[in-house]
Amino acid sequence: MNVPGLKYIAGFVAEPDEAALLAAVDAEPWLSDLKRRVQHYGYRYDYKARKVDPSMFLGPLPAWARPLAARLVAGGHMATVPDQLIVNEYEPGQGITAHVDCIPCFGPVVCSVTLGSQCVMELSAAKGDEAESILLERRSLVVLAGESRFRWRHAIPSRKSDEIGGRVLPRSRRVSLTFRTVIVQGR
Ligand SMILES: O=C(O)CCC(=O)C(=O)O
Repeated sequence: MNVPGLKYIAGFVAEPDEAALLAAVDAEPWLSDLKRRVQHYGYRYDYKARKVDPSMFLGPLPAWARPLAARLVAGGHMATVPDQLIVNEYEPGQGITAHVDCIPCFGPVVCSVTLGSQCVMELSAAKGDEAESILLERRSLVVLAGESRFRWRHAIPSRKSDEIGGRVLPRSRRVSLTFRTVIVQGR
């Protein structure tokens, strides 16, 4: 993987914990105003304005997310405990367009945990034509730091299966947990 700053950790979540996390997520209400369903914790993120401000504080992360947030620090992936979590649900055929996470809104490391189904994440240099694909397996963690966080876009193509390394991998429902640290603007 030639994306500087990107780290991939297979098997970050144990199988019984994956099931428990999915059950916890599914017991919470979903927001349905995007093409895919999402849940926001810690701070609501305004996708249109690309901003977070103190009025968007929702409360601490839910109890089911806190052990993972703590492990991200204990494992040396994040310097401080993340205070924002977005849960994304992708049914087969759904994705997320290429983007760099809001630079003034969020700190230097973004961590995303994959539950339920693998998928391919595509990374492309924000300037230039370098591109890479990475398979995010169920229960894995991907860490975007350094250039991969600030100078590369990431996307999940909207399709029902992925082709990587000569294999075709059908997708099923994927739920991702993306942990960030908010830089509160206007405080
Ligand atoms: O689903 C993922 O792993 C990535 C989510 C993402 O890029 C985002 O919420 O901005």
